[in-house]
Parts: sequence; C-alpha cells; structure tokens
Amino acid sequence: MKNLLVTGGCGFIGTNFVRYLLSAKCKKTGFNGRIINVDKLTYAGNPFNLAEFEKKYPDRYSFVKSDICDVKAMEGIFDRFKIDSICHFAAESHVDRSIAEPDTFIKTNINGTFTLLELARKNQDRLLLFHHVSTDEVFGSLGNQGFFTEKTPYDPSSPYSASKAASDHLVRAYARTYGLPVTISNCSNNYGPYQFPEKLIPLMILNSFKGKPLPVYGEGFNVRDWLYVADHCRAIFEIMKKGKRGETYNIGGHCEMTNIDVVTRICSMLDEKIPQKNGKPRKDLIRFVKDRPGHDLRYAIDSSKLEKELGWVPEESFDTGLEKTIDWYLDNEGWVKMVIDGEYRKWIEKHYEE
Ligand code: NAD
Ligand code: TDX
Repeated sequence: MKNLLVTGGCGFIGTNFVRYLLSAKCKKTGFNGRIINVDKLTYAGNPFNLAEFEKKYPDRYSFVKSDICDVKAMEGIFDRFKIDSICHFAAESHVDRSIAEPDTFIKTNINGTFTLLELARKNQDRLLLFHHVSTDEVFGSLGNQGFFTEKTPYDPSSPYSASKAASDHLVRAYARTYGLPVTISNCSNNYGPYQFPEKLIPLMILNSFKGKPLPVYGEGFNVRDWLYVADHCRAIFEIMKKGKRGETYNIGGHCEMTNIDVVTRICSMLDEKIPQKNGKPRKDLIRFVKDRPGHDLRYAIDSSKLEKELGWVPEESFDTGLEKTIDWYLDNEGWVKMVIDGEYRKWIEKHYEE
C-alpha cells in the first residue's frame, strides 16, 4: 500500500486511524506509504484533528477537502495521487440524525460508496484493496441472547443502518461481479478521543462534568457492545494487511453494557476524579426521556473469526478505555469548545473559499 486513500479521516474513527498509522507505534506494522485523507468536513469533520501531520510529514500525509459523491473531484484525486488502496470511513454516522433527516445518509453512505467503488473498478489494474468500514447495526436487534456472527442475516432498523447495509451489499457485489479486492469490517460501538459529543459517551462525559441533565432514552436497558477506538483501528489495519480478500470480519470488544450502566459508570468515575461542588453524586443528573423510534434492544458481537484467523484481541477493558476517554475530554477543553461552538467552521469557510 503505497498511496492509501482514507475517506472521512477528519471524523472520530478516521482521525484515530490516521494517527495510528502515522504514529511511531505503527512503524512495527510496516506501513510506510502515503495517506491521502479526503473529507467533506461536515459538522462531524474537524481538519484541526490532523493538521499537525501536514507539516510534520508532508511526504506521508495529504488532506483534500472533497465530497466522496463528487465524481469529477474524486476522479482527479485517484489520478493525481495514484491511489492503490482505500480505507473507507466517510459516512453520516448518527442514528438520531438519520431519523430526523435521512436524505444525506442515502447520498453519502450509498451514493458515495458507489462512486468510490466505480472509481476503484476503473483503476482496478493498480488497486490492491478496498476496505469498507461498517457497523454491527446492519444486523438489526438481538433479543436477550446470542451474538452477531459474519453469517447473521441483515435486518437494519434505522435509515442509518439501512444505508450502511446497502453500502455493504454494494461492496460485496463489486467483489463478486468485478473481482474487486475488498474486505469489510462490521464493528460494535466505539468510544475514545475525538468523538463528536452527540454520541452517548462523550455527551454524558461533558454534560455530567458541567452538571447538566443526562438524557437516557427509554428505561436505559438497551445494550451496546463497547470497543475502545484504538482497538478498532488496530483491527482494521490487521484486516487490511492479512484479511482474506472478499471476506467480512466482525469486530467487537466482548463488552456488553446497558446504557444506564454506562452512564452510571461515567458519573461515578467523574465523581471520583472531580467531585461536584454541591457534593451530590452525578447520577442524580440522569433523566429518562422519550425513547428513540425503532431503538434496537441489544447488540453483541462474536469476533472469534478475527481473533482466530488474524490473532487480534482488544487491549482495553471498558474501565481502562473509559478512564482514558474521560481524561482526554477533560484535558482537551479547547477541542471540545471548538466543536461545540462550531467556531472553526468559520475558518473552514474562509480557508476553502479560495
Ligand atoms: P464521524 O461522523 O465521526 O465521521 C465521519 C466523517 O466523514 C466526518 O469527518 C465527515 O466530515 C466525513 N464525511 C461525511 N460525509 C462525507 C462525504 N460525503 N464526503 C467526504 N467525507 C464525508 O463517524 P465515525 O464515528 O468516525 O464513523 C466512521 C465510520 O465507521 C462510518 O462509516 C461508520 O458507519 C463506521 N462505524 C462507526 C462506529 C461508531 O461507533 N462510531 C462503529 C462501527 C462503524
Ligand atoms: O443522549 C443519548 N441517550 C441515550 O440513551 C444518546 C445520544 C444515546 N442514547 C442511547 C441510544 C443507544 O442505545 O445510547 C446508545 C448509544 O447511542 P449512540 O451513541 O447514538 O450510538 P448508536 O446509536 O448505538 O450508534 C453508534 O454505534 C454504531 C454510532 O453512532 C454508529 O455510527 C455506529 O455504527
């Protein structure tokens, strides 16, 4: 992989992935190619996350602001950078937004993936890999028992998960029909640094830190299988290097928790670190609010294929990962202010108008 196109690299997982590949730790993995990060910079994309790398590694990292749905622009990028491999993160990713306004989910997640697949097909002579980053939400909801395996039938519940399911099907179809070298990963809920504070864990960390209400949907009994983002990034790169072409791999942390347990754990960790001035426990801030429509009850991943075939196991437990995450949000007030105020958006408009 000499010229790796990373889409959506200014979002949460994409940022962590690029940082992982360019970090000293990753030297061991043998990646010494160039990363071309293409991101539209939606509300969820922050170019400052990786800005330092443009200066630090001008030969190894380039950023291009572009919409993956823009065929002409993407064609130019494939030609200019001689793209030979792709790791596709770019997506609209928030379930609640997909319920309120599904339109962009269909455009980016389905049409955007289609655009990339077509360009990959046109450049197939030099294409080594198209890795598609997807989610466990494509499988729909589990009852109280069982796990999602790679063979579980798709049964998506939200416009978001339906759009991701459609993109997974397209990727698989391009492998079968055109022989495109693809791998797909379906991962459970991620948490960690740089996650936009609309998602459960960063929202609860920041609200509880400020003494604001903590909105828990329904009764808080829905279960998610949490994975620290660095473990996800490592899994993706292992699959890219060693995964069998045409195959799907589930990625999960063996870490099922009810939402109410997650929120309570965040409250108690923060109470231990920085007690509230009024002396009250932060769990008193929890408010049970109207449930999400079509709210999947439970997700749980069986990642034994990845573990057995590629030797990957998660390094972080929920407690160690959560502690790192809380510390990151407390230590990075500037980043939090920047994304909440949206101040940097003015900079983006000015900078990219030229
Ligand atoms: P995110 O919302 O934080 O980041 C998405 C990035 O994509 C942003 O930088 C955004 O600007 C960019 N983007 C959006 N539309 C674009 C377009 N049309 N063209 C170019 N760039 C565009 O999302 P995330 O949480 O980092 O998720 C990344 C990928 O991982 C997604 O495909 C998501 O479905 C998948 N995933 C996420 C999780 C999770 O828990 N967050 C779990 C499993 C899989
Ligand atoms: O305020 C909240 N209160 C609440 O109870 C929010 C934001 C969420 N929730 C619940 C809904 C879910 O059961 O917490 C759980 C997690 O919610 P999100 O953080 O919105 O994540 P989820 O809907 O599970 O989807 C996430 O994981 C899979 C990512 O957003 C997806 O991109 C990924 O594919």
